[in-house]
Amino acid sequence: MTETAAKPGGVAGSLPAHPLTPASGQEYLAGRRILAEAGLAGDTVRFAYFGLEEPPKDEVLAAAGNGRPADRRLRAFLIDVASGESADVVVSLTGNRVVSRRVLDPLTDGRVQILNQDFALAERVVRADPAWRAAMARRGLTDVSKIRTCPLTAGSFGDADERARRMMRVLAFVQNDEHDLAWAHPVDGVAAYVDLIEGRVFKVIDELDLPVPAESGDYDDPAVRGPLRTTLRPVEITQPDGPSFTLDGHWLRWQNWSMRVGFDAREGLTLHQVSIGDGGRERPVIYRASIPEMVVPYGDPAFRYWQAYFDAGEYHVGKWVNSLERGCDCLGEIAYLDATVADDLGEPHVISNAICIHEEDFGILWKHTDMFNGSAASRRQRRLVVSFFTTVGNYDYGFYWYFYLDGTIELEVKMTGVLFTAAYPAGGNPYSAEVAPGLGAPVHQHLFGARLDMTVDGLANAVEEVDVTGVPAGPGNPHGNAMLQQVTRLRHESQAGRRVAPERGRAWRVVSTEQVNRFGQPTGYTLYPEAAPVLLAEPGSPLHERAGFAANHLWVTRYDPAQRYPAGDFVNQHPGGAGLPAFIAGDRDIDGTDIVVWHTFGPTHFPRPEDWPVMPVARCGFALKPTGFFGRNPTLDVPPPAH
Ligand SMILES: [Cu+2]
Repeated sequence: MTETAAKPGGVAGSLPAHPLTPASGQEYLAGRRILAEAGLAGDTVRFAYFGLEEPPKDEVLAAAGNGRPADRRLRAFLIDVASGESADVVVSLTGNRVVSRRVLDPLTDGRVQILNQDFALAERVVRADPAWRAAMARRGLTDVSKIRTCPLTAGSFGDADERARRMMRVLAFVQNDEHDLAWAHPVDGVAAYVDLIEGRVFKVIDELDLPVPAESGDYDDPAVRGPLRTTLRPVEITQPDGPSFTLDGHWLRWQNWSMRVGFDAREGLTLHQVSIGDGGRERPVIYRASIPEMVVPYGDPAFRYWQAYFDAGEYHVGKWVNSLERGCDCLGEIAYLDATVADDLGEPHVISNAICIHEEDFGILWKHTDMFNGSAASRRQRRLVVSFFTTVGNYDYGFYWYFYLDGTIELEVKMTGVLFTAAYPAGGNPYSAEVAPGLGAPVHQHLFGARLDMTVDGLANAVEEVDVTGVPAGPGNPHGNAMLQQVTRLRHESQAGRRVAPERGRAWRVVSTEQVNRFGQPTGYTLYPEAAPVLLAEPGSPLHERAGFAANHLWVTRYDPAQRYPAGDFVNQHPGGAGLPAFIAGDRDIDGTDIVVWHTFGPTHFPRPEDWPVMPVARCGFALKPTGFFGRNPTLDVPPPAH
């Protein structure tokens, strides 16, 4: 078969206008057909992942953003649920062929992500298991129809009996009626371990015997929430002339910004070729930005020591994206993009209104009343918002990218939803907080991993660590008031695993090694992190081995198209060591080359009573600010407000 031998039903004749346009439903069907014809998508085969295999960066850049893709490819993670055999497969839609296929060795590669059907399978086999039913009956829980099971990823703890299995660990909650909030009623101390290939429970842990907390957490129930307040008057945002952005397919432009919007079942929203227009020049800033990993490890060493979810790597945040058709959370003139994701069978599903695009007034941009010339000037800031919301189990996460008039980029994650709960013992528990009578919420971390493929004024970039410090009094500083920046160039990958230092105002500046501003200084963008702990699990512990990316706030690697995920490609039951710690093993030179900046951020969450029964949004993120990228404030041309 040749590269051009597209069969009827192929998509060679309907290539998208840009190589980074997300895969369409028609393309997923074509990819599935190629896999079926190659004998790789039989009745027992499921798709753990199916998505666009983006072309190499040099190819995309050579097309200057206007060329059609030379080759359109999809990547699939396939699992035969009869045998457990899994493979990483790439198909060419243009060439109508399987390009590559690698069968995974679960003992070294890890396992493919959780399937939709795994949740139903786990609930079915757990509810039917005699040992688990006996454990429930000992607690007086004999009506198993009122028990909801919560299957969770297993992690990897070196246990021989577990390493050989594709498995989940299943906790239980009581749901008293259809509307009840099950998270309020954890059945503590019992976990069923399910082999997903054998389709059975192979072990039941029954360690603690704590009462099931009784207080209702049904926040929709008037008996719980009380009458709704009537004192909030409407706030309405109107944009009589429409929004200031334009959306042409997936190409988004607003003020001087230009970018392509993508979506992936694993990562969710992806942004590509972010650039800013400046005096007629289109200046690149980021080639690709996404949050391709997040881990939520829990800190209770009791029988649920294994609780740690990699929401992107194990569950796929993009697959669980909310359709904002059912109510958008933004005000003003909104534009939406749909997302197409494949199900377990590789069948495409369109999630309408998955990505929300709008603009917001953001208060004062700049302002001054001058004591000498008497002028009083003020300008309003505005930002473009590109966002999506996803629900992964008990938690809901909103990912909001902001682009400002002054060249600032921010990523904000909004964390909400329901705490993961346990019973709270009468004698207390240092690893948990009581949030309702007898109900505990174990301490945990939300650690996100951003991948920022930076192209500040081109491909040749470098990273400098910038600290501020006072200077000891002495010659040249007799009064001890001096302070300055300490700038350290990060020259090799092994040198670039860094942590925040709030007492030094530490930030990381990504500079061009080819372009300079009007002062002859390299143009740059600075990453401003938030102060929060890195991964708190003990170095060398099983979790630390799997979540090594979260041990530093910053990593810098030389661009490699195969290095996409901070914790590696196959996080589920991975034995450890994959992802960023492996990426830097070669200690490549990162000074003046094509680099990727990786940033770990997010809070350590010791829950408050106020976080129960549904959590007010908590926020975390980072900012990227132009630093000598422009020669002066780039917003002097923003007109004063009309009124
Ligand atoms: Cu939390």
